[in-house]
Amino acid sequence: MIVRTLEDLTDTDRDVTTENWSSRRFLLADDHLGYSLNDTVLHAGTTTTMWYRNHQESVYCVGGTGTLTDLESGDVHPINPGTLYVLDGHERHELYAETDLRMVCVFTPPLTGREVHDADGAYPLLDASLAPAAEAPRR
Ligand code: 9YT
Repeated sequence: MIVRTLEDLTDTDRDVTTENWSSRRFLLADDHLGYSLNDTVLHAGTTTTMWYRNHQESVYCVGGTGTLTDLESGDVHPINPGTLYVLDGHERHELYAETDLRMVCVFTPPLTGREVHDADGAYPLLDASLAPAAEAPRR
């Protein structure tokens, strides 16, 4: 059994802050669960463009308000506590945080924790052995 608290992660290498967001990585690839889970706060007033070519991500809002734009369809969705969105088609998307926006994010394959967004807003696949077969050639 694994039991972790936010306090356990604070100021460790599982506590990552960028200009737009802070992310506390509760579960990473080296926990060997097949997915990763983090608690991310997108900072109020920021807009983040993302495109997870190599991952699927499920994101559940537990605090704050904002707007999600699907950059492929143009659809805009309000984000509030209790809203889940799932990027099951590797959709390019943009997340605007009207207030601090607290999101629980699950990635498959799991993040290793060393990823940074590339110019497309994507995360590279750092451990190719974790890739689904269809995704492996895309590196
Ligand atoms: C909603 C969101 O920001 N998802 C990306 C995860 C987060 N930025 C992270 O932990 O890298």
